[in-house]
Amino acid sequence: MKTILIVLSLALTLFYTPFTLAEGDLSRANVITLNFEMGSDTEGMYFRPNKLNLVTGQAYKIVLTNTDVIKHEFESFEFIEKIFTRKVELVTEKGDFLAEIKGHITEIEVGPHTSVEWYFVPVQTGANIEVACALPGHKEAGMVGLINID
Ligand SMILES: [Cu+2]
Repeated sequence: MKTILIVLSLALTLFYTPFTLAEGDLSRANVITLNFEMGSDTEGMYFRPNKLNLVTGQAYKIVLTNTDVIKHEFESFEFIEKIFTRKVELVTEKGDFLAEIKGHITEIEVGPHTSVEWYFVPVQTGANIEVACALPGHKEAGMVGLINID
């Protein structure tokens, strides 16, 4: 009986509630580009910026640029679970297209003097989500940051 009532109330709600779904593809509309540098200097290793403030439902393109002579990683399992990744694109320094990777991304490794473009939409909020380079000693050397999603 309880199940029938729930189904009935759901059906009524759907029938009487005007659809307010957003139009179009949210992962492609009004994309905001953010630059994110992975590098090192005399004081150690860094992510710049080391703090990102994002909002749910907004499409982003983060350009991950490794300015260093060694590879670095962007790893955060908590962050990955809170976003929808549309694609990761690999482009040359001149911006020429090289490759496009689609599907669930759990970690991005960027080679020396290389950039990748990561297209995603945050779908869950979160505070002080840590992102770090998972290569041995890199997080301890300063390659760590925080992401907030409102
Ligand atoms: Cu690193």
